[in-house]
Amino acid sequence: MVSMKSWTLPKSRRDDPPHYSKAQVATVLEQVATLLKLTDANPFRIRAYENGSRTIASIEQDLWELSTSGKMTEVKGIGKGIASLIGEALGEGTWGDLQKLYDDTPAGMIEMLAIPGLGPKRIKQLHDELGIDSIAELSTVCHEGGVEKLDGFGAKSQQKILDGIDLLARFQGRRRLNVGLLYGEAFEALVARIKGVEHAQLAGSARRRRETIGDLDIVAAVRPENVDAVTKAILNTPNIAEVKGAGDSKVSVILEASILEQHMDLGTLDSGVFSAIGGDDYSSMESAGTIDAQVRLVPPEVFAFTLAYFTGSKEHNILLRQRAINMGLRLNEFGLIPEEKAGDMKGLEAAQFSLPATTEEEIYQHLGLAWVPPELREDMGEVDAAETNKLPRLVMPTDLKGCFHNHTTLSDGVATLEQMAGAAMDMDWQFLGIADHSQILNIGGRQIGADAEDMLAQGEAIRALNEVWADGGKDFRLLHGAECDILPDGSLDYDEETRRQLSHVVASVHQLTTWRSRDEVANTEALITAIEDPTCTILGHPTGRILQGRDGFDVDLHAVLRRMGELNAEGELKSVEINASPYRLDLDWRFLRFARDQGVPICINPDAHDTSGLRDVWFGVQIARKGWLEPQHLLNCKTGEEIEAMLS
Ligand code: DGT
Ligand code: CA
Ligand code: ZN
Repeated sequence: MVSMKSWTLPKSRRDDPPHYSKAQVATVLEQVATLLKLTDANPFRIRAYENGSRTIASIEQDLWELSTSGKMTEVKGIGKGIASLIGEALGEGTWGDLQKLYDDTPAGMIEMLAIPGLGPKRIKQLHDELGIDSIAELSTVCHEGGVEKLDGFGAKSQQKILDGIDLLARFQGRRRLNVGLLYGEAFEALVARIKGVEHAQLAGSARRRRETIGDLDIVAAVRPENVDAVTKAILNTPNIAEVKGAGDSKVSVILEASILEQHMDLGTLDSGVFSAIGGDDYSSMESAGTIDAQVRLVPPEVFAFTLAYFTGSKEHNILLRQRAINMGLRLNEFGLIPEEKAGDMKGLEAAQFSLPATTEEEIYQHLGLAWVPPELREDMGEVDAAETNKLPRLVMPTDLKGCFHNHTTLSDGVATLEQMAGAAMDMDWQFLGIADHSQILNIGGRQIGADAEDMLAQGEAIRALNEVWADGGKDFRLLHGAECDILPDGSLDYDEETRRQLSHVVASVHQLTTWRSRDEVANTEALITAIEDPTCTILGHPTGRILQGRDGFDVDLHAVLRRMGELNAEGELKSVEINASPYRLDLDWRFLRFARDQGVPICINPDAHDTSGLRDVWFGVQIARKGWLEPQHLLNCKTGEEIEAMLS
């Protein structure tokens, strides 16, 4: 059902030690911890592997040096057993008796790890008590009502499992953009380093920056005489879970997490995101996933055509091909070929008559078009715009001067005001909006949001910091906002008096259960009530969707954006957020041009919960580009002084 292979231990392809990278070792230790949870569940052994994995992933020293000098056991978090395992792996390339653990764990149990919200402990219980060892069986037993009777389960968790299976089936092996790009860039670099590869580039949906990636498409320029050797080298890559096929010009494989140069570290997650994607188990879930990848090996003179073809989208390609036909040309992955010359010839043979192009620009030029940035190649009017020179000047990460929605230790963030400000200054920003959660937000009964009093005290602290920077001539300021919950009736959390003292209010829905059980009309009305509140400045993550976690609530976004447009026309500031967390990317890019055309200013917000989370704005910029946005459509591209004036 899902292309999720059983895990394998990496095989070394080096002749000399060290046989593995740090990331590979960390991944194996993490997998072992999860396998132990599925099969044996001795908490001490599990803890040892978990700690080992975390330690290795974050360690700065060279692993091989530590191991050969015998200092491995001095590192906190690494016990004797694991130190000796690492020594053997790095030195000999073998993994002790771990192979047995890998062989003995039913593949179906590993597949089940990918179900959102279902962790190894519960999978073990389902296996031990009901004999379930595949997703299909689990689905059947849930439908028969067999799971709700288990200890610690109930009707609710049974339904949640069914929802999770449903989500998984719908996303069928797709990975979020951040994870897809990690794999894609690692594999691209690996292919590019192979002798005989002149250059390699990631194409497909990853290059177009779709919010989720199905499979990776890599195009490599290789001279015909080198194709065999290059194919062999790709197939010898460690951490390929499976080879699906290898022909003259195409290699298809399934990649595992251990191909990543860096251990997969997802940072501090928003509490809502965290529970939607599987809580404490999310990290084993993520590294249990695999991704399919294809490499196309083509002669260097054909490379640009193959790159353009496999960048897609299919719909964009069809438009280009039609345009070529109208010009008497045949466009395919091998070239742009005059029909009268190609005649009955096909493929590379016909391509010898192709118009020359070493870059995509030249291909578009032959077709009478300006080069279309990959993000726009979705058949959304880009070909017409390229013909009439009306393509947008897309926003770039360096155009941003700040953002509006981030958290600190006052709610569920882990960094202080000073730390967040420091990280923003390191990015050369002029402003940073703090918007901690409002009082009503709680997770499982524990209050996450700040009481009004604490929220206002944060404002005092921010004013004091801003004065110091202003006195020192530093062009930087924190903006004191709050992320106020939108209550089911559309009213905002905190009393109005409190909200009036904030520089901006990010109004967001968090009580998803209520909103998702209502119809579109009720939700739309409530959102409009919320944005009409005079203190509301920004509509945060407008649908509440968590990519591969849960759907958003039903809402008529066109109606909400239209109303926001009217309010802006009346002189109020009502902005809609692109939540840049790769788990959200909400507002969806498909709505951005509509928002822009209604005159609604848009803002990209990382919704950071730690300092490194600020870098998530990059994903928001990719999505803004996909939505045709230029710097002038984004509040982030105003100067600090302009923003200060707009919000006061
Ligand atoms: P994905 O993998 O589902 O995230 O999405 P893509 O866009 O990467 O799609 P994929 O991997 O099936 O194919 C890569 C590109 O190859 C696609 O964007 C356009 C091109 N392509 C694939 N099949 C066709 C086709 O039947 N006709 C045309 N014109 N292009 C195709
Ligand atoms: Ca693809
Ligand atoms: Zn937030």
